[in-house]
Amino acid sequence: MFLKLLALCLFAFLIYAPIAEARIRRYKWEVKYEYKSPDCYKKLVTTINGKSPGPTILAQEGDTVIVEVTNKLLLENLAIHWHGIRQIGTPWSDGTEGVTQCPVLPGDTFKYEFKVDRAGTYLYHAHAHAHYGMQRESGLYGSIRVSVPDNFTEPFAYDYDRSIILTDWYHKSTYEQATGLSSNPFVWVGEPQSLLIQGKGRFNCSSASLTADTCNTSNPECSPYAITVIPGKTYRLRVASLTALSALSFQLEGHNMTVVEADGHYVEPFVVKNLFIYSGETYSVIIKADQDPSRNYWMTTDVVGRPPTTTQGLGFLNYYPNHPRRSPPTVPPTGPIWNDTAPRLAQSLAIRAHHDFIVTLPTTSDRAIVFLNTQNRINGYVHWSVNNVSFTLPHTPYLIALKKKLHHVFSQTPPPEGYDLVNYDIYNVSKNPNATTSNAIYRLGFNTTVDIILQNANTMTVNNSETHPWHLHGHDFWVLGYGEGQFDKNKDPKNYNLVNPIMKNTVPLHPYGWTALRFKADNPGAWLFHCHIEAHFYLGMGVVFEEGIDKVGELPSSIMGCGRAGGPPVLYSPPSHIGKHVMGAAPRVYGGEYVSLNKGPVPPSAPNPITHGP
Ligand SMILES: *[C@@H]1O[C@H](CO)[C@@H](O)[C@H](O)[C@H]1NC(C)=O
Ligand SMILES: *[C@@H]1O[C@H](CO)[C@@H](O)[C@H](O)[C@H]1NC(C)=O
Ligand SMILES: *[C@@H]1O[C@H](CO)[C@@H](O)[C@H](O)[C@H]1NC(C)=O
Ligand SMILES: *[C@@H]1O[C@H](CO)[C@@H](O)[C@H](O)[C@H]1NC(C)=O
Ligand SMILES: *[C@@H]1O[C@H](CO)[C@@H](O)[C@H](O)[C@H]1NC(C)=O
Ligand SMILES: *[C@@H]1O[C@H](CO)[C@@H](O)[C@H](O)[C@H]1NC(C)=O
Ligand SMILES: *[C@@H]1O[C@H](CO)[C@@H](O)[C@H](O)[C@H]1NC(C)=O
Ligand SMILES: *[C@@H]1O[C@H](CO)[C@@H](O)[C@H](O)[C@H]1NC(C)=O
Ligand SMILES: *[C@@H]1O[C@H](CO)[C@@H](O)[C@H](O)[C@H]1NC(C)=O
Ligand SMILES: *[C@@H]1O[C@H](CO)[C@@H](O)[C@H](O)[C@H]1NC(C)=O
Ligand SMILES: [Cu+2]
Repeated sequence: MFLKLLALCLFAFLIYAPIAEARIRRYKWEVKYEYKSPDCYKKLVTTINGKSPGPTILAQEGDTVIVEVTNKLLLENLAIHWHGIRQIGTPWSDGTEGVTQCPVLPGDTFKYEFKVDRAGTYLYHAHAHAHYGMQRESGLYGSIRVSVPDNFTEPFAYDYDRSIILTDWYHKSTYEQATGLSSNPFVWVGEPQSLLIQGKGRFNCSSASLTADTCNTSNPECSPYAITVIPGKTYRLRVASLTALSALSFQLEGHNMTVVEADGHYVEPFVVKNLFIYSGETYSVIIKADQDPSRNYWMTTDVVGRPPTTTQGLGFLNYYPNHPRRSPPTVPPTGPIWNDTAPRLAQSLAIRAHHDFIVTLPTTSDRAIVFLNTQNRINGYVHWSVNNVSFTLPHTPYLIALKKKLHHVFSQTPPPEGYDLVNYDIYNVSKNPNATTSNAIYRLGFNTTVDIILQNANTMTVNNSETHPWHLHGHDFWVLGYGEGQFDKNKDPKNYNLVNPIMKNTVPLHPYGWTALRFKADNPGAWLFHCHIEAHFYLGMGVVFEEGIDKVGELPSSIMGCGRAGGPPVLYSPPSHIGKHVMGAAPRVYGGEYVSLNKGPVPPSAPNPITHGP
């Protein structure tokens, strides 16, 4: 108690002390649905304080960010993930429903609090799962920009700093998409209707079935995004992708880009004409406004890795003082050939740690796990799997189940440690695509060094292998290498880059290739590792790692209140919860039933209080 008081006083001192370095950045957000026309087509969009993309979080290294978010979605659960923030000491603030918290229910307010301990370019986005799993692609996302400490000099110079998020955009609701994915026969939504640059795109409204009320190209909400530049000045563009599906190529007409940062780590600079970027990745590129200043230039995004049926994403580089809406006089440059993997692999290989910022890595690992990525069927339904296991989330979030030793709430059978790659033909459709589901997790020895080898394979379609961007929560990993074809455990590790590997939190697994990663299991908590394509994760393409659970501090009660996380269910259901803030230990509604937060022991025979789940 005394210590707590002391800590509180110290804390107060830190806030009010005039020389305080670390500040608190407070945000109050309201999440709701609104009609918007990001690509001129009007549909329901999930907004934060009326905007999509949401407000940019601006902070400095060492600051504490507090976001109080109120869920005004009426019928949808909510959770927000702070993508790239490792949540050291605050694993309950990772914002992953089912892994680190119960969902924020309609009407509830939830407080996220975490430290941004490293400068860089990061993101935030919805990470609610259950049957609402695809909230991110309905518009709930934004940027986090963490600046360096005052006395720190970055290894590159620029005059201005700008953030751009690239996305793809569907006209069908996420409900329709998710329903199709969980149907047999499978109903695939197809390719996205538009590509958005900072939340703006342009759909061709001329289709006969669209009225000007639903699709109006004169709507200012869909005027192309323009970055205004002053001739002669240098810009740092923080480019991020949060596509639901598409791998992208990003171009600036007439301007080369120098890549200097990736996922919060400095890169040994290299110049590109187009930047390949996968969902969940962030890059900083340096550009110089050194072209003919009498005109504007195109900013474009193109789909790569899938047949490009989605029209190009368009924005402008607006040279001041030209009008920002004045179209460039040229035809927008076309992107690279969509089905040529070689330049994409080459870019991945070109990304190395800046020579002054190499984080030394353990030269050996304690454990190496191969993750074979496959598309499968289970009881006839389409799934994605890792080592023949399609991941499902249990009703009780892992962090709570592990900390409270509720071992009966998820499978205790360890998931497969690897795969018999020698006997698996990655180039052909599997003769038996059947897989199984499981919610078992990988328990990692605390502080051990773990290697992950992601191995790609053919899907259930002849001559088809997809790109999977894998994202790890709670960590950055060293990227040891990429290769084509079958990983050879005797030969390939000898060629790992142990000299200057970049650290990242998201990496692509290229078609028919492999990607090898290494990380230290030194952040107590339960962490998701998953494909960042929404439909793939929804269909089971992910795993969970546990490490040092006994070192996790006391869990805040705000993350509890679902599954077995807090005691037996109390079954009554007044419908008046909507619009009312239900905070702290009050009864919480979940799946139409109330679950009390009473922390008593769970009777082994208690019925499962949850009426839905994946
Ligand atoms: C920068 O400032 C921090 C905090 O004031 C201090 O700990 C650090 O030594 C300084 N670094 C340099 C290079 O001056
Ligand atoms: C838009 O669609 C109409 C009808 O399909 C077509 O004639 C027109 O060329 C399209 N416009 C653009 C800019 O693609
Ligand atoms: C289309 O948008 C423009 C600009 O906002 C507006 O003036 C016009 O009335 C709209 N047309 C229709 C049919 O809504
Ligand atoms: C971009 O880089 C290429 C290859 O290095 C070079 O040939 C070209 O002149 C550069 N373009 C500009 C606008 O700097
Ligand atoms: C790439 O796709 C184009 C059609 O878009 C096709 O003509 C070409 O043969 C394909 N190339 C390869 C290497 O598959
Ligand atoms: C795969 O599963 C389906 C039913 O879900 C079954 O009919 C079929 O026999 C299974 N195939 C194999 C090779 O086991
Ligand atoms: C597997 O794929 C390879 C490469 O595409 C092909 O040469 C081979 O014939 C295929 N094998 C079978 C059994 O289909
Ligand atoms: C994957 O799991 C399914 C279902 O249990 C099984 O039929 C199949 O043989 C497994 N495949 C491999 C390669 O282990
Ligand atoms: C974890 O490893 C680091 C060295 O890599 C060591 O300094 C630290 O004491 C270890 N922590 C524990 C709890 O073992
Ligand atoms: C698949 O690719 C192989 C090798 O490139 C080719 O021989 C075969 O015709 C292709 N099959 C189909 C169905 O496209
Ligand atoms: Cu995937």
